[in-house]
Amino acid sequence: MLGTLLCYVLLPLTRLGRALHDALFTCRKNVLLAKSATTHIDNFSASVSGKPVSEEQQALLQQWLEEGAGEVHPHESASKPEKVSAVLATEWREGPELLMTSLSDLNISPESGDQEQPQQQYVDQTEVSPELQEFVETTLSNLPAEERDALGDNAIWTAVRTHAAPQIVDASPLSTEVWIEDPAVLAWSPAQESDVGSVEGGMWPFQNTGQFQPLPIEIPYHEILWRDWEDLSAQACIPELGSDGSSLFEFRVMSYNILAQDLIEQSPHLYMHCHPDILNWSYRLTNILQEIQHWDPDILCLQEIQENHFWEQLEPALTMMGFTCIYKRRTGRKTDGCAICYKQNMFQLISSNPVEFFRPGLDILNRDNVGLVLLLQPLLPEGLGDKAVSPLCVANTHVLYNPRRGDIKLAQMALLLAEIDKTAKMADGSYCPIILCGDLNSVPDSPLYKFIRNGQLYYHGMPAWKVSGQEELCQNLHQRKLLTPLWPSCLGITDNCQYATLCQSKKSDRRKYSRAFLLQFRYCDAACERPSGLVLLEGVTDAIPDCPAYWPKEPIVVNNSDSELFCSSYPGSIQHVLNLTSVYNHFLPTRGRPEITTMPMGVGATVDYIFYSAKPIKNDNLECPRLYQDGALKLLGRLSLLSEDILWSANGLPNPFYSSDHLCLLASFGLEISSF
Ligand code: KL2
Repeated sequence: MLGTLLCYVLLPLTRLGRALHDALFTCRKNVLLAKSATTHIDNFSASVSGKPVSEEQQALLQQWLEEGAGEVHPHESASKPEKVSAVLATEWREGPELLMTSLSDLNISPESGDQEQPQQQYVDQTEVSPELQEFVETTLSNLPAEERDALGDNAIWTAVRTHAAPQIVDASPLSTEVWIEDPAVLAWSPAQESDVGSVEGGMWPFQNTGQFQPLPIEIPYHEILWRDWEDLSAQACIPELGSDGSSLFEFRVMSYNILAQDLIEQSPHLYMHCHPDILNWSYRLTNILQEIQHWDPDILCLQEIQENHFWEQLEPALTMMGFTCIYKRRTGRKTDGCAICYKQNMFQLISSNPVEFFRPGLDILNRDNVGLVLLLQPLLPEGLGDKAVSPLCVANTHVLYNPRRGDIKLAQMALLLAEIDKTAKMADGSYCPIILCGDLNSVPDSPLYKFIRNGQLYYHGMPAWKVSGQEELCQNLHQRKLLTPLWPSCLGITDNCQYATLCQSKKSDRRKYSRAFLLQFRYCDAACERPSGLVLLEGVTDAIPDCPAYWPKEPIVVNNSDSELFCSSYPGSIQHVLNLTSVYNHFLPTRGRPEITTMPMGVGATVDYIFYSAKPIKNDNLECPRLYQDGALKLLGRLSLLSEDILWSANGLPNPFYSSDHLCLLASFGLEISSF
């Protein structure tokens, strides 16, 4: 009875209440922001794509465009031949120029003649699907007209300026006048006099007091938290230009753990340093969408997307931006999951392979994490008839957090690598280029990291808490050790992280030894000797095997390159044959500090990665980390990460500017285009 009441009356009421609260919050914030001198599109054309639109539709489109989500960068809206340009002819500009371009695009108004084209194209492209219209309408339907009009100004990311003109704080929506009343800024008490300039001098509010401190209200977050674009195209080995000037298929990949709202609500103690209003989902959603729109990736790997938020808000919004999204929710009662979204004008889906790490009955795989592996075909522009580009395998995952259970993390990675291996393996046995994104909940140079990067790990006897390198987060009392084999053979995954097509037994732990190992004992004396107590069964236990002439006299040595015939080349170790290296170096040479991708409870760490296929450089010293050079897939640039001190100066993560407890990772790649 009580359960029914809870299920059918109280829960829907709570949800309704929350939705109303969210809507009111957004509305209040936008009314406040409307007072600011932000960009405003005054006379958005009443006719889009030649079709008349209602006043309401016009307001919705205007809002979307102003928030940034409806805009298309010149390079995106460019026709395909331009997109697939050689580096020399690229429209993906370098460094500050790039940022200037994308930032000015964020602030464009339709009146500026040369920008009309992209907007027009954008609206043409989307045709405002009924689904999306419904989404925007339901989001706004409860708002009074005056507040609905004000929504157009909610664009914190329009505050972002290039380094060329960074100091005009007054012109930004973050200026005191506007933000003093804004919930996102009320978090910071005006009583604090500490100067933002002290950032450079190393006066970190946290470091001084050992706890989170309110900061002054006038914080130009977008300047403190500025992220440089690192252009690496000069280092990349670009092949000879083709006759049409194109040799690379260029695309950008973003990996972003957006912090599921349910997880905030389940562990509020982790977000005590944040003003509740910046944790509000409406606020975070808008900010995150604007950030994605601003960096404009072609492939987007998201982690921690709450399922209802995905279907109700993120998926419709990302569809509007030109993405097709594939979502995989965590198993069990967890409400979040991973998604891979790709620009539908850039890629075609060949296959989609979700991976559930939960395997009933296996202690090492008893958690609800998931992964997703896609095979995408890059779409070359028409007119490149004799040109081809290989498919691209894109994987995304969010590995278990528990710092003590490195054994589980390794097994989860092995499952994902097996799926990647299967997906990326071409008919001729070679692998297409791979991009592996995700929150691996493991730090650089941890055993798990080294396993991915070096392709092998000797794990036997290793304490489980050591695997992820999060030891400082964990009491070292837990002495669970990794033992051989790490997972039973019934899982169907070899120690080479490949699906074992020849696995003979479904029963757990029957196949403790590899086939190669057992073959050696086939006809040795011990194997042929009759145990003294063995009952004689005619034709069964009295038979002595004949040894045909063609059987070798020496024990059979199985060729290790045939991965399906052996389970372990070195007992107690695991390997994989995908050559993967990291987009990021995990260190900021200019600051002399480690890169940070997340800040749980004020402690900065790298746990998020973009790995990509590269060519190993021959190195006889097996002790050294592997060296790689770019192969068919070339790293052309990346968005720099930040150091812990910088993030401390913005009171950690999330903050009013970055709305997750993780930073996004962004890299630009070029994939070789070859002639037939
Ligand atoms: O590392 V994370 O945060 O991507 O930022 O992944 C997990 C953790 C996420 C999903 O399980 O929830 C966070 N203490 C701190 N953070 C936790 C804990 C915990 N005990 N459990 C889960 N998370």
